[in-house]
Amino acid sequence: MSEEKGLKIVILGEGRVGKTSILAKYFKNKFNEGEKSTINPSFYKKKVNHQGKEIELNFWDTAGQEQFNAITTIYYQNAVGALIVYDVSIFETFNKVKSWVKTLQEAVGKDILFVIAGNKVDLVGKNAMEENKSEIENYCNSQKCKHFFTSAKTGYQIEEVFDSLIKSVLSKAKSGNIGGQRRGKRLELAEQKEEKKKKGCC
Ligand SMILES: Nc1nc2c(ncn2[C@@H]2O[C@H](COP(=O)(O)OP(=O)(O)OP(=O)(O)O)[C@@H](O)[C@H]2O)c(=O)[nH]1
Ligand SMILES: [Mg+2]
Repeated sequence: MSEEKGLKIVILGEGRVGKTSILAKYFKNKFNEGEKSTINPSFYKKKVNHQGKEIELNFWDTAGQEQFNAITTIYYQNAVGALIVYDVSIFETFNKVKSWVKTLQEAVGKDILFVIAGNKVDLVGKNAMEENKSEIENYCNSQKCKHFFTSAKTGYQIEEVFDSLIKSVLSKAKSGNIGGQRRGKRLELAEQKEEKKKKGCC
């Protein structure tokens, strides 16, 4: 595993809900019907320009299957944000979102920011979600988090969900408000590193 730099964002959710597929769609514009379960976590890098500075974001793909949960908790550490995914065609996976949020908050702190994606919306009609709408809305309001219906297959709202996550992470990190001072410091250090690189240092 290569050394981690920059800000860490973790993608969490039950096995098979589409975490790897969402990342592959966003980063490679690819979708694989036969995507295999993730065993070894890996990350995608993205450099973003924030207020004239280049910031590196690392999006960690984790394994959702129960047997890997012990490993996964290690990967929460130092996360500044999370995308939590469930499968709209198996609504029970939404209940698991709540336990992922709890685990994440216990590991990283109550103020960890996260966005929720109800994925595979191509498999069910829009109306199919009507009966679950109020449950989703109530939960998201209580957690002050954003929710998007997505499809890694068609690309529906994939850009939007990442844009929202990145925007929130950057604005919160900048205010030094993310998981306390330590993570505010992490942003500062990431910025300093980029500055040095630009000046040809190190
Ligand atoms: N129709 C449809 N299928 C999807 C979508 N996203 C993922 N899939 C399929 O769902 C299956 C599981 O997708 P993955 O991306 O491997 O799911 P995961 O959450 O990474 O699974 P784990 O690595 O086991 O935790 C694969 O067969 C994908 O092709 C989607 O938006 N629509
Ligand atoms: Mg996976």
